[in-house]
Amino acid sequence: MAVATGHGCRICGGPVAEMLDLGRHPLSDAFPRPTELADEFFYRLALARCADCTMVQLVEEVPRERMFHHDYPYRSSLSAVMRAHFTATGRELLGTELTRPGAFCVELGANDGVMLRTVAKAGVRHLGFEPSAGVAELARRQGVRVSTTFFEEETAAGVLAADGPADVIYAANTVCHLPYLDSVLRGARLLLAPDGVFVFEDPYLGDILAKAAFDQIYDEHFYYFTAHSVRATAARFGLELVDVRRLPVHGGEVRYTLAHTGRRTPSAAVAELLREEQERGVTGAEALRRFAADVARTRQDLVTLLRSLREQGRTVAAYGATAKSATVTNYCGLGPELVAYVCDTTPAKQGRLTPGAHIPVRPPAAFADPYPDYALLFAWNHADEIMAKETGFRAAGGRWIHYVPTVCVR
Ligand code: DWN
Ligand code: SAH
Ligand code: ZN
Repeated sequence: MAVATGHGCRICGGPVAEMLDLGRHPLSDAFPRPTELADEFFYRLALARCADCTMVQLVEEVPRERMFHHDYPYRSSLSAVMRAHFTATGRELLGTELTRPGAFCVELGANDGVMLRTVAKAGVRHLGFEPSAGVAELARRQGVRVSTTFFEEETAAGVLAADGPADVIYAANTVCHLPYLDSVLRGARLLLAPDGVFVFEDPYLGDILAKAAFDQIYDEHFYYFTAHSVRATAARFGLELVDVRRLPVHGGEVRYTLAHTGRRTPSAAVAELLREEQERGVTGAEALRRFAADVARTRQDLVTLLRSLREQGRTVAAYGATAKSATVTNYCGLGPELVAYVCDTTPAKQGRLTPGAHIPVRPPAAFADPYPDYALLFAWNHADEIMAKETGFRAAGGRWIHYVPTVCVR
């Protein structure tokens, strides 16, 4: 049942109704050593919807320095599919918005340089913002120019003074991470050249609801965008939604393009997605109520399956120690007794325990040594890439457990 939280919308101050409470959760990207379990930070993971601007947002905000710091473990370049996606993105920006001599590209959430290295190699002026200093250092080694400050209005003013206006501000999987979006949009408006564009891509609420992908909900994902909510938000800050494009990555995203109001004619795709959202009821409260019921069913089915496998004496491991999986393990109460370990390529996660659930993280080489009977696919958004390299698992009789869109064994 929707309960008023007493807090207003982070975007417009309008009334928000709480739609889903997933309980107490640890930081999704904080992988403790066995000696650090007493220091874990927990917060309440709950989703609310604004009745006025329709923006779906978290009820509680985790202070940004707790999430994004020197030891932030996520490295964008560890997926071959994502490397190809961002190389293509860099090339596309170079060929469209960055063609004028002296063009300038700013990226928020540059991470290990996965996108900007293409821009840097082309000799085009750029600046990446990446407050997580460990991954920022990896970007520098790729020849990318990086600032380790958090992008917001004040830092945007600093860039404008030092480097001049930006032709492109780009961000992937970052804008939805910024509760202080008002400050970010004031900064973007200030920094953008008169004909510049602010291009950002994030998980799409329409896909999250359609797939019951409740694991997209965690501390770092503060906002859950639609064309409706992005258009309404942009308009409050003198910006206009002029293009949208659906992307297949990370389980379904939308790339939004904003421009200064009145400078570009919105594409037909904008009207089309707005119409589709209306028809499917994606922006309404009812869709979130249905989603809440789907999520409860998935938990029930997954826990029932894992308990029955344990009773049959089958071994179960997991694949991909994703930030998303912190929501799955902690909401469903999965610990090492149900999922023995999780394999992951990220050096900074290996040898640690998963947040809250304390499942040991092992390198991928451990997966075949020996194979478990079942593998729970936490990195379901990278299924094609993982299936292609782990063909030996099924050949040896192993079975994958999926939980998006519903629980199934294949
Ligand atoms: O939004 C965010 C996205 C972009 O990245 C951040 N807030 C945090 C992070 O979320 P995530 O951890 O859920 O992202 P991924 O890309 O689903 O994580 C995949 C995990 O699986 C990584 O830890 C790497 C690992 N992996 C692996 O072990 N073998 C990935 C691939 C492709 C593999 O083959
Ligand atoms: N763009 C990459 C990384 C996404 S993870 C990709 O799509 O794979 C989100 C990143 O945003 C993290 O690396 C985090 O450190 C960074 N970040 C968080 N707050 C930020 C801010 N205010 N400005 C710029 N980057 C920020
Ligand atoms: Zn609002």
